[in-house]
Amino acid sequence: MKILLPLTAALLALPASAIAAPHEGSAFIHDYDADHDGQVTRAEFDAARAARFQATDVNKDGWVSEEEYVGEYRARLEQQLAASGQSEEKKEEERQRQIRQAHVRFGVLDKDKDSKMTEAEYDASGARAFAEQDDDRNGIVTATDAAATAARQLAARQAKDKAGR
Ligand SMILES: [Ca+2]
Ligand SMILES: [Ca+2]
Ligand SMILES: [Ca+2]
Repeated sequence: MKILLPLTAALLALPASAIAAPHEGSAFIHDYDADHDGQVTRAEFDAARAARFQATDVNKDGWVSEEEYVGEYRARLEQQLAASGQSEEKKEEERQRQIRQAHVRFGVLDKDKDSKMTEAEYDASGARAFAEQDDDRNGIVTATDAAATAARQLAARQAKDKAGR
C-alpha cells in the first residue's frame, strides 16, 4: 500500500492535462521508442514485440512455454534488482512476488489454455496494451497520449477505491 502524500490533493485539483506523464506512461515510450523521437508508432511497437517474442522462444519451436516466458521475465527482473539499492531480503521478497505474478500473467495470456503462448496470443495482448496507451487512437503513442492514459487509469483507480470504501 502506497502512502498518499499531501501533494496528491494538490495534483487532483489540476485538470488532467496539467498532470505530467507519470512513470507508467513514460515507461511505455521508453521501452518501445526505437528511434528516440519521443513517440511510439505502431510499427515500432510491433517490431519490438516481435523481437521480444523471438528472443523469448529460446528453443525456437514457434511458441513460448511458461518456463520460457517466466525465464525471460526473470532475466529482466534480475537486472532491475541488481540496479536497485534494496536490501537482499527486500529483493528476495520482490523477486518471489514478481515471479508469481509472471506465472499468473502467462495463464491470462494463454487464452486457449493449452500451455503454449502462440505469437497470435502474444500479439493480442500487445494490441490491447497499445490501444490502452493510444488515447486519441491515431496509431501513434505520444507523451500526450501517455499522460491522458495515466490520468484515466488514476481516475479509474480512485473511483474503484471510493467504491470499495
Ligand atoms: Ca519513435
Ligand atoms: Ca518455445
Ligand atoms: Ca495458447
